[in-house]
Amino acid sequence: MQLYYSPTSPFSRKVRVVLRELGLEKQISEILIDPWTDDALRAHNPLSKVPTLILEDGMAVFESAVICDYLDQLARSTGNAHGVIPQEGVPRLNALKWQGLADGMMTATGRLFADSKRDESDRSQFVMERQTQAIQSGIDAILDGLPQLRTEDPHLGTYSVLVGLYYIDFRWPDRRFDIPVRVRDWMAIMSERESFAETVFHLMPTQ
Ligand SMILES: N[C@@H](CCC(=O)N[C@@H](CS)C(=O)NCC(=O)O)C(=O)O
Repeated sequence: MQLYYSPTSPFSRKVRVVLRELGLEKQISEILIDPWTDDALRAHNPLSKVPTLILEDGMAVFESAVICDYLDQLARSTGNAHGVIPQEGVPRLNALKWQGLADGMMTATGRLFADSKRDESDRSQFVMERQTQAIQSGIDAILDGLPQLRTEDPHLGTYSVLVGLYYIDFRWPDRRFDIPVRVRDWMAIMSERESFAETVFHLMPTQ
């Protein structure tokens, strides 16, 4: 299998973390591309977005949540009974809910960053304020929800939230968003995992 990814993409990082946590890294070759310029990607994924996973039979799977679900099932079918998505009930809903929050924060962060690079005449203050509010309110919700994101029992939601928080730091190294100390301590513990060390955000080689 092949995974198209970009090193600046939080959705890609989420999938790259999950595949390592599931022990699938030997079965998937990771291919670094720029989704904005890589024409081949569109042949697989009409949206031309990363991450995109190409299965052995050539089928393309896209949307990071769908890819994570596929990888979780694959790992379970080949002997990893634990997986990263609990199979039923409140634990499952909890993991998917946190993934949803983190994905929304990643989208807001990406949009706000892109807007901040535009000419002033080309941006909407209203939209930028809304993205800022989504990011800061998301951080507040994470602080309140830390008991559901226990470092000893991480799940897809835990990994997604961690990637989302580091994406904020990657885009604004000046730390303009207020991430409380308790959340920072949690990030520090979680980021000791190999899956995080191996997938650190960085600019494209040409950037
Ligand atoms: N909802 C999608 C979001 C994927 C996404 O927005 N990827 C961005 C990079 S972070 C991308 O490929 N952008 C290129 C484009 O929009 O053309 C997912 O979860 O995979």
